[in-house]
Amino acid sequence: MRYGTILSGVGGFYEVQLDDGGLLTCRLRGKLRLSKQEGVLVGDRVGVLDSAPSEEGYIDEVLTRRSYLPRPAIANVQQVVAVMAYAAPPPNMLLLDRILVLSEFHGLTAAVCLNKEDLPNGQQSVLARMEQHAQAYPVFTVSAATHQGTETLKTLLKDKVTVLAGPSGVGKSTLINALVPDQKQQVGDISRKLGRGKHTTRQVKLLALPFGGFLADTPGFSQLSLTEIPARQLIQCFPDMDQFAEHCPYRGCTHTKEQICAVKEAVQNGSLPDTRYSSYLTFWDEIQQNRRY
Ligand SMILES: Nc1nc2c(ncn2[C@@H]2O[C@H](COP(=O)(O)OP(=O)(O)O)[C@@H](O)[C@H]2O)c(=O)[nH]1
Ligand SMILES: [Mg+2]
Ligand SMILES: [Zn+2]
Repeated sequence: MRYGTILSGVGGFYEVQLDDGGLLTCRLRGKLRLSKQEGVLVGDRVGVLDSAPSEEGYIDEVLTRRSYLPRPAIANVQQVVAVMAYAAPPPNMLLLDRILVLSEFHGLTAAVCLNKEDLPNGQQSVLARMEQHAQAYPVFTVSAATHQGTETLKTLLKDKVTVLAGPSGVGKSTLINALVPDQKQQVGDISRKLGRGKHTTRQVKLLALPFGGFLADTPGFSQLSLTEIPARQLIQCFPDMDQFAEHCPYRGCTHTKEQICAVKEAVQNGSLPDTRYSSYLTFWDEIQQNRRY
């Protein structure tokens, strides 16, 4: 039996990147079709049998998943790289915090990648706004256009399964083209094409990185709902704020309306930036609001 990782699955056919090199298109063995009710996912580690002389293989075994990310459903994701641009478009701090909160909630490690460092304007002010993030997460500066910083990014991605998340236009596709030169992603493809009213499902695909590891570019991750997060657990998804929450005098402190709260105090005395706290309040309201329906 040979082992590999599922890169994509369409219409009962799975593309498997074999550990010992090469791609094999596989179907599921009949017994698996019946037993794997939840389906076999992109990212799953599988044992395959090839049926020479046919070019096709069979997935005979699905190894235990180490993690599961819903919508887009990917197995075995280990980390999320949140991509923002220094400019064009300017960083969306609320979306950045949303990505980081979701990563924490799903037990994934996260990093921030700031792209377009070749653009001349305002880098210092962006870095200043990211100061708090930089204490909790690695922050990388790159230029997908000039390849500046991409070697450091490769070290982060090597041998891991990573999801790239971030808004349209920040350069995710360009970055992937810089990392995987022989795999051309469409650059500047505006989501307008997908946005015609009904939700067009784009198939999730993993890319095998030539230096080891896998990468998924999934716009869906940023759109994941926060409402599955129990409100009381929200503070734990902000590791930099959570360290203050331990000192709140009320056991069930929500860090919102309480008179005495260590988190609010930290914001007031400047130990925590109010942007992080304001993201917390926005997400808190979002979770509360959705609870009523
Ligand atoms: N100046 C500059 N432009 C970039 C860089 N990376 C991407 N772009 C441009 O930003 C636009 C959006 O890039 P794209 O990769 O499609 O972004 P995506 O929507 O996140 O996949 C394109 O016009 C790219 O040429 C960069 O590092 N520097
Ligand atoms: Mg793109
Ligand atoms: Zn509190």
